[in-house]
Amino acid sequence: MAALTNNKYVLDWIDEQVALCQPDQVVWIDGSEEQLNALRDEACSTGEIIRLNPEKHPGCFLHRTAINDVARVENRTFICTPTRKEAGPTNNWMDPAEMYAKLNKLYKGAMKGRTMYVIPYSMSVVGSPFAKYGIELTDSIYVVLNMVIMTRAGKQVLEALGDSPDFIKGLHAKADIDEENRYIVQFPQDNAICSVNSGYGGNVLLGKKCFALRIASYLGHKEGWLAEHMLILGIENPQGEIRYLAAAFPSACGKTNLAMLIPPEVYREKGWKVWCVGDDIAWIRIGEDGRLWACNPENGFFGVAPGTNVKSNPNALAATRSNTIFTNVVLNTDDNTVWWEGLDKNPPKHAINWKGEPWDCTDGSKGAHPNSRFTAPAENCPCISSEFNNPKGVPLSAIVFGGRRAKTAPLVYQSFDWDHGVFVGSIMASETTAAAAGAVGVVRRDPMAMLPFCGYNMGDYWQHWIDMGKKIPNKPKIFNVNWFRLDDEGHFIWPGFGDNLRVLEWIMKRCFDEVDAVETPIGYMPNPEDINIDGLDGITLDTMKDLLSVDVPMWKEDLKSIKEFYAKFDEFDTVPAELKAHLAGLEDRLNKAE
Ligand code: OXD
Ligand code: MN
Repeated sequence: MAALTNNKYVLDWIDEQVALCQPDQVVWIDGSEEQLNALRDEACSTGEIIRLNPEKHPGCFLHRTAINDVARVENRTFICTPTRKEAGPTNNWMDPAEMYAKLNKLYKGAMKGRTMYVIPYSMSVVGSPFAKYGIELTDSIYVVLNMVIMTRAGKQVLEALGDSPDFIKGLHAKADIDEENRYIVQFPQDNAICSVNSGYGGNVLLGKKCFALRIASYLGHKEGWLAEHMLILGIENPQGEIRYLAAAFPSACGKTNLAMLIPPEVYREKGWKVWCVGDDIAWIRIGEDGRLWACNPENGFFGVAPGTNVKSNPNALAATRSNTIFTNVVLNTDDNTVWWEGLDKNPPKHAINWKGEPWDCTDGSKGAHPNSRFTAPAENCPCISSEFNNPKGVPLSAIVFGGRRAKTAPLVYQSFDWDHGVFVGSIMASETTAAAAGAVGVVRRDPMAMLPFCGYNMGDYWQHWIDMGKKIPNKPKIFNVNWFRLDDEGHFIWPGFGDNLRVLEWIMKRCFDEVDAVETPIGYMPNPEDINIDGLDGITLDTMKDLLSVDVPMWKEDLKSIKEFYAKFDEFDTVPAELKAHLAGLEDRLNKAE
């Protein structure tokens, strides 16, 4: 097939990868429905995807990954910079030459008998000031079909790129889906990403975590902007004014649910609305007006299916109604629809589980994998913001950090100032989830929810945040939230979901000086009566006092783990002095509070 560009940098690079991987043919993805339909038909004929009920789920498909390949593999993810210091103590590192040699062996001939697809794609609206372009080479139709949902993909990207060498090179080969030889590798200095032996989204949709977070965070450091693991949402108040915030939570902690939340009835009646700009990634720049402006570089949602239902997230469910790819969920063989745990209380009687086996819903096993996913077009979402495609992005009033903590972290607190907010982000911790391979439910420090996604030394990343603060005339305020505090019986105290708007309302009021706060050792906290609990069953002022308490002995315990975490950076001495000073300040205030 004829190349879709004359760009010599693109063509030379593809020639090299073709010589290495030796595909039978090369197919350029132009983005046309005609071409995509032919690929869908081909993938259906080989069983790679299954077409779902065209009445109930028009344009939707199911895919199952290999059983050993269901989540991101952080222990096999590398940042290959010339020195280990540049990657820092929280990333796996290998010398680039050594890694290229290892990868080249795995890629050699890996596409024999297969087709190499060339996917030109843009992160952000093509031609916008935020836009960055990438080309992913892959031997997977599943990847092609996901990438055209998750990004703006097709020949318009090559036209926008023109003759420029400024594109991110991504090479993905399924090879043998061999766990022992699975590698997800970023070479920030080379603008290059290599992924081999996986077919799971987070490892192979290279525009997402690999480019829009790992490579982009590195570029943001160089170029003076931020690439963050954050949702972006707009809150419209009854006066019709929309205020925006960006919020970072670790994987599978409810970013998609928060980004699409439906206000509680007492809010809806008054005219409150929430608009989703993004559910996973924010690229943030200083605007001409001195505020921070954020855009979502993606074009779709790669959301966690289990737990998504008409109550928890009706907007996400609506988004998956058409033109969506489901991965590792249950197939209902009676009507060719899909199901997952937490969708409803009626698991299908005749079904095939995520492993492709007949499934009896009464046998106690899970039908869908806990990290099963939907890939849905953003335009399908009923609450998608009218600014979603605005090339300027949206102005941020607040930045919110949050983790999944059974204890310690209160429902919400505000940092004293920007630098203290960076400190608050740096000490974020959360219980691990199924989004990454490994133990679930273990508390780990996950600064800014970027632990698996920061493409350079995390200490330098914190310094970049501090330095950015000095350049932003009109800084957003920084907050921390925790929806997941448990009572002594192990139940969530706060109802979460739509009711989180009650907390976001307080946050926005703080940003516009519309409410007071109490100064505590950890930051500013709401007067318990300032969070609106009108219409909330079972939540009293006393519950609010409990949720908003600072447990000093527990915070002192936490200090130990924060210090241990910071100590990892001693070897390179990259923890900013500002953060060390804030750690000492916190310790001092906690000591005085006892
Ligand atoms: C995701 C993740 O898929 O964070 O967004 O794992
Ligand atoms: Mn994520």
